[in-house]
Amino acid sequence: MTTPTRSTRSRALPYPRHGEAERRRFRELGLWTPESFADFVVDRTRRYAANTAVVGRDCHGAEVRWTYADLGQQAALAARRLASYGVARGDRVVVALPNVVEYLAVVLGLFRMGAVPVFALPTHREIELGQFCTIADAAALVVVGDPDGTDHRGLHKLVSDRVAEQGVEPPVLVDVEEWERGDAGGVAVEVADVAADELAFLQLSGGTTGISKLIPRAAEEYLYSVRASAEICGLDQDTVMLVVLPASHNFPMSSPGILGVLHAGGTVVLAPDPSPRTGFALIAREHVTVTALVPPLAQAWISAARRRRPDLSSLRTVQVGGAKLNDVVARDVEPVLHGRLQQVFGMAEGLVNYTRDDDPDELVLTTQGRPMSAYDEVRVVDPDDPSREVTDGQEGALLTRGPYTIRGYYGGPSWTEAVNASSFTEDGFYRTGDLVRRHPSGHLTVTGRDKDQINRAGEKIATDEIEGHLLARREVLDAVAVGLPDAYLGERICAVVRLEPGAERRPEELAEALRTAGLATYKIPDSFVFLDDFPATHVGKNSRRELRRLLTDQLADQLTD
Ligand code: OOB
Repeated sequence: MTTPTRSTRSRALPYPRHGEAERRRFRELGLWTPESFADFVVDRTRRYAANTAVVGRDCHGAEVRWTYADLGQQAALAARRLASYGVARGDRVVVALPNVVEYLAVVLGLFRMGAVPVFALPTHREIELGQFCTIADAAALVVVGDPDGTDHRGLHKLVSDRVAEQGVEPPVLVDVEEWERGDAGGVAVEVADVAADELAFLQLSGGTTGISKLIPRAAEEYLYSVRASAEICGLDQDTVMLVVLPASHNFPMSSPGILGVLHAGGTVVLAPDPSPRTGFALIAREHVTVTALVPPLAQAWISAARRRRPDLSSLRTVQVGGAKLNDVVARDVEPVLHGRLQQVFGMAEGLVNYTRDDDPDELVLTTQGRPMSAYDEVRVVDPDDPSREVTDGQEGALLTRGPYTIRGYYGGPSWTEAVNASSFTEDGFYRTGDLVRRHPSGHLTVTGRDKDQINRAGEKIATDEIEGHLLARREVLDAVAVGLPDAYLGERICAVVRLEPGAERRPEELAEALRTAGLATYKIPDSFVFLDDFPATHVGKNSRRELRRLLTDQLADQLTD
């Protein structure tokens, strides 16, 4: 038996928060309650003890079915195992697990012991994981075996080197597959006494800059959004939710997602992959009532359902969000997938909009919903003069503030100072970078984007980041990343590159170089275009942005010619 050692990690950093008067108001209104995530885990696993909480595969590929009581025990066991690796209350822990049942045990285990998960993706590589571990000063990195052929030991070494270069102590590697082979280790870890306003976890921002941004969330504001979402979506103990998107995304996590289902006592079914074959089989077998998809998946499921005519009769709601849903696809959802369409337009920084069950069809099909809370403040402003609000029906830039929208990113001043100043207004509104039209009903239609980001099948990629890695190559004189329209992905990444005179045009080599540099696979450009001259732009600090716009237009024109 090992005794949990006290972590040597620094305490969580302070971060920009709601003002004192607002906090008092949200508490008085009953929106914010004193419940912490540790309380949430203990309360729901007891309250719904006999209900089925989770159905899915474990990291060895075996089918698992846990009741809420089992889930509570698994969380306690995970806390104990994590403690035996030195993880202690308050520590930040980067979780990069696929959708296996252990994911839930680890996350709830961390909540239970008052540690702070950092929600990474299993597709992240040393560049991203190195940044998360550095910014968060993470005590541990949690991974599982090598289901996709990833050498996690090698990856951990690369992450550790990067973290150490920044003067931060590297994280301990926790491989869930290995801990399962050993004994439980450690002594029982008590349920932590956590305050609802403490930092509870860190989420990732879609990213508009080359540097990762971490989103700080606390129980009082986040659980409010979970409860409000669960209510809007009518979740209860009979809900069976199929989770096909990576569980760490805000959408499947809390809109209303896994946490919404656990709040209500329903069942979470974790799909090992998002294919229609797997999804349809699980829907029929588990009598799934709701699932959440990104538009490309909705499209793929619709065409597969037309061919195979699966039994989807239990499906009541099909949520689609994360990227703009095409009106034509939207019309096919209900007739083909059986469930009523619910459009979800949200962001990990806060604001989430839903179409409601009783909305007229036209709003459900053509808008991305309206804010979940009556206390969400939405401003649609003239992009060229943000002090001026546009009238309903006109396109404008979306700003938002409210009870579950953050006021600033997490990290030391070198990570956050500039980005907080540009992402938030002085009076605390988050600049979403989305262009929208507001309808008189309050519903929003997303019409475009005013941020340097590519939305590839719901995954957000900062153009700066790709460009930075390309420019680091000696033979690359200039590089601009653009998102090109793609019938399936929504957008795909095209890198426009100007090479040194005489250098050979080898797209495969450039892609491989980015991969070897340690960038997540979903950020590797889908295509490369080589130009000897970049179109001229007005000189000025926005020239790269303007260049991007020019190139996007030119390349999109070529595509439609
Ligand atoms: C969700 O969160 P993030 O943080 O990955 O990305 C947020 C951005 C939004 O600012 C917007 O640009 C885009 O993703 N987006 C949509 C959309 N939903 C998100 N654009 C058009 N239509 C939609 N329905 O993606 C997210 C978080 C919570 C719930 C749902 C999605």
